[in-house]
Amino acid sequence: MTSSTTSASPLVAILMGSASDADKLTGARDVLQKLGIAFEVTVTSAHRSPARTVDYVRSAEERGVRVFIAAAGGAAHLAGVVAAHTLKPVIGVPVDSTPLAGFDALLSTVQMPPGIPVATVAVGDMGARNAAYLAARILGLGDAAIAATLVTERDRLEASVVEGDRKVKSAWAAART
Ligand code: RP5
Repeated sequence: MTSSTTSASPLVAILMGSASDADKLTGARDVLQKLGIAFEVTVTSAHRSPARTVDYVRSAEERGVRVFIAAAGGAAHLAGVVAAHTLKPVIGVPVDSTPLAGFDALLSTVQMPPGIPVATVAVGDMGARNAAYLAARILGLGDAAIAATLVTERDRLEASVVEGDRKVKSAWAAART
């Protein structure tokens, strides 16, 4: 099975239900790249290519993938199907690709029956980014280098808040004069 892979052995697999989802998942790609976590990406559908999806999950596990990120829109069963075929953590990203703006995908991703969990993140780009951060936190439990990268990233975020505070105070002070 073909998949686009970063150079190192992939720890994270990003699956999406359609090529039309790709532009909505670039945040997950960018965060994993920023954190230096090797990943691969695959388009496969729970409904249109069910056997391919199951084959992919098994082959990804054999290649050493430890966390799956599964994104789909509409009646979004991809993450649940992945979770049914692996014991690795599965993070579901509801994609806002339908007239219901992702609410349908949110419900069908998050409402899993007990025993087959999907860690469901927010709809759309916020969720895509947080899926990558959550994957990094899971991997960081057993990888000191990834954990250290997350500390650096958290420090960067805090610094950006402080910088935002400085800018807003400065702009509002200027508006008073
Ligand atoms: C889902 O249906 C996909 O994840 C996508 O979000 C949505 C629409 O897919 P296309 O009809 O654009 O291929 O399975």
